[in-house]
Amino acid sequence: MSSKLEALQRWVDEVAKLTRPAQIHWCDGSDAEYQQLVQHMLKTGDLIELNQQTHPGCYLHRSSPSDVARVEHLTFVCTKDEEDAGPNNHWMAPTEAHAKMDALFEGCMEGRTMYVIPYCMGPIDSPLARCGVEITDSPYVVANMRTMTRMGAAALARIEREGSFVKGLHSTGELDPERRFIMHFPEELTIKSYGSGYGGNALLGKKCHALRIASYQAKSEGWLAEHMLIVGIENPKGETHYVAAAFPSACGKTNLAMLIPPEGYRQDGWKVWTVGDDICWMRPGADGRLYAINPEAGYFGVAPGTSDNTNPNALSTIARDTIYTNVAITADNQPWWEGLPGKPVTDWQGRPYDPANGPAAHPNSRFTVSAKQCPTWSPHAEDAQGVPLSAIVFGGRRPSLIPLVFEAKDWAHGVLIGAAMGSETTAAATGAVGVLRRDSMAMKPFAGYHYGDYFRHWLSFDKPGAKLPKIFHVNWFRKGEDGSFLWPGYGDNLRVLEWMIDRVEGRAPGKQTPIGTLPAHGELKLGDLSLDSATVDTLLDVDHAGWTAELAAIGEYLHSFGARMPQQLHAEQQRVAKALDEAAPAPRSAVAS
Ligand code: SAT
Ligand code: MN
Repeated sequence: MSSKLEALQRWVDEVAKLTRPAQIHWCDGSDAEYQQLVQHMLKTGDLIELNQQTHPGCYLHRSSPSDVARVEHLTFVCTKDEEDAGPNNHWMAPTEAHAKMDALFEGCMEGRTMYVIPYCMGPIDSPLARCGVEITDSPYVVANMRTMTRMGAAALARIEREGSFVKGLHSTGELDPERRFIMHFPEELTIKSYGSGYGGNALLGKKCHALRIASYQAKSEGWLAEHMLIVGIENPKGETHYVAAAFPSACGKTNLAMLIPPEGYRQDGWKVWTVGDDICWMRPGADGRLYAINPEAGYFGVAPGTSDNTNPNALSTIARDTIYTNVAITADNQPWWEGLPGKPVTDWQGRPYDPANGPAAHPNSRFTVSAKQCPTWSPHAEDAQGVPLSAIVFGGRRPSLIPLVFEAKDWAHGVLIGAAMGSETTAAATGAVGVLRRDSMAMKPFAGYHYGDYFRHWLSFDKPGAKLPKIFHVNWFRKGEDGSFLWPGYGDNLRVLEWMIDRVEGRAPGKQTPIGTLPAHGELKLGDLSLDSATVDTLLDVDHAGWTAELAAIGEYLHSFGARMPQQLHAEQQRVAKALDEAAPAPRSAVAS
């Protein structure tokens, strides 16, 4: 096969000349092609068949033990001007980066098949969707891209019609961490990734295209590419509000996107609809509202912790036609991870399970599955124009200080709240786990340009005629003195979402505080939750001294981005700091006198 689009054909020829594959396969995305790939990988050992009685169409992939997560320290944004990449990215000059990568790619596909994968991010007929082509020598990547994107003939037709596409070149190389780089050239709409076969490093449609390159494109085209789930909340009257929520990797986006309402809510007729679990592209519509699409077609979700208690929807989604990566297996060859009943016999590296070696499933082990298999898959998930957003939510893992929920005063305040987001690190990226770091809008690893310019772009959406969503911040991860979580989370998070919708609808007056609006007493419907009032008070408390210190830290953080940080955001930080100052409790001595 070949393409009638000259730019595409020329690029494929150039890559073949450089990488010297034994053959070239243009992916058509058909079932037959997928089955052939699976059979091939079963032979090579890239896939291992799981119990087909309990898990039809399910396979296990074991990645190299040193290749189990994204590698932020080896990920670069290569803009001509270093300033454009910003202090939030590692930077390399494009000529140097191309030379380095092309040297690695030289002859790397000898004896192997080079796959050409045309794909579309977003519903194939959506004006918000964007296309790309990934060239890879990994059949595992092809199989995953087929599930995660609209891949094959229809995407190629759109690319040939439009004439433009993002170029992604990938090789697993030797899987040597010393010869591993993920390079982005936003000005050339190009990605080069070498030396890793894992998730976000190798499935180039996902973080590389749909976030890093897309965020850069979105800046000049007037839209936003964000690390957000999209969920529809239907109330008993049948009205659906759509909410987009940003959390860092492995902080429960998939769980929130597939939330099951608490018993009482279910009886009353509440329903939750899943539109997306990781990435959200949004753009103002003619009516001034923000419309969102999920550019992905599947979930690449974290397996550990997924259970009948935490996310029964996910569990039924992945009961068939799923690729598991780095999970453990049971005696009867079923996939297993921490949080599931039963017990593992073989760990994620294929060794007999021994607790002395750590968890049986890798903490960042994953499932890849078609979004359509989710029982709560939204009937509007494929709407070409997207779904209108009522609310945007920011959140992170914050064991202390940050209340369960608060609402921004307005859009600019919301942008400050998003910019100030912090979270404890997780196993989704290589490095220490459980360390607090600022992760503005959960985009620290994914914003393809300078954070100062990025916040300016966010602020620019607030213009006459705009009917923007309300912005909230949540913290499901607040801990008590004994280290246990104060809020039950999961399905009960709907109680918090309901309060947000009440705010959107003007039904909850809320309580004004210097940091934003919190639920007034009784506004959060806690129903039969057995939370004592002291816990509720802690969850909704604004600790004055703590927040004063937090605002100072946020101020310093904003300054660390230098002159490109918009003045409006500094002004917002100062406004909140001043409001805190004015609301300061009187010093003890003053009270006494
Ligand atoms: O980057 S991945 O796509 O592997 C998963 C994540 O970190 O969200
Ligand atoms: Mn993610």
